Amino acid sequence: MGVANERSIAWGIARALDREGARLVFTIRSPRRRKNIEALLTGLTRQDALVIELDVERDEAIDGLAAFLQKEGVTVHGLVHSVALARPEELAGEFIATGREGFRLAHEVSVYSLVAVSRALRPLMPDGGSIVTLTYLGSERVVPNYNVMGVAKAALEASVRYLAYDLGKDGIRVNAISAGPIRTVSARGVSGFSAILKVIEERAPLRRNITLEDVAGVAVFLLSDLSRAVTGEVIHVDAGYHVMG
Ligand code: N5H
Repeated sequence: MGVANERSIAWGIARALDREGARLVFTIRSPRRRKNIEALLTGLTRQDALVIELDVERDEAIDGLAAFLQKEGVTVHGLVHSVALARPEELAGEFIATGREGFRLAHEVSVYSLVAVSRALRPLMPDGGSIVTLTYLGSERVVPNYNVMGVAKAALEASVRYLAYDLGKDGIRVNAISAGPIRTVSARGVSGFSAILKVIEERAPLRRNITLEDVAGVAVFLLSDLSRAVTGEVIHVDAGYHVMG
């Protein structure tokens, strides 16, 4: 979930999973995106990917996704949740100005979607599985302008822990990757993004920014059996930036 274009974190993960031989199912928010994603898919090794419309704000769409996969006889082994949304006006200025509707939208699309989709896919994961979502340091620290998304990411990380508890008895693990800043559509239009990247390059222990491949490597680890005893965890893939005071 969450491939918008070739720079999307979800796409970096998809490419890595394809290399490992996984069969992939992509969800798109609206039919307008189908052409874009189908063009990307031609670059994959496996040509049996499915593309399904899923507007996470609609319960019927989430139920529809599960019903469709059931009908196709698909067994799910992993889920990558890489979607978030906030109104642009809430991602600048003071957090205290966040409106009721902006607060609801950010939490519904960025947090509740993980809960709802995990619940819908649970019956399709009879062999157990691994669920991975994407978060950002703004959940733990105040990062100016991240605002309501920081609060939503904190709720997302807490949801990871509660989901890990619920789904652990079914052999389903739930973890988050806290990725350092990457230039994606999500970061588009963020004023001062280059300055943020420059600070990471200077201050992070590894003195560099991170790439889609850096995130994808950890995602493959979390989706694989190598991480079989890891659940409820938030792994930072940020060149170590989060350890700095
Ligand atoms: C501190 C920062 C920079 C300031 C905050 C950026 C927050 C970005 C996250 C949200 C999810 C982006 C967002 O909702 C953008 C929308 O308002 C408008 N864009 C869209 O609707 C486009 C068309 C679609 C494709 O985007 C989405 N999301 O559907 C944080 C940065 C240093 C790190 C960062 C960029 C974090 C993050 O959460 O993405």
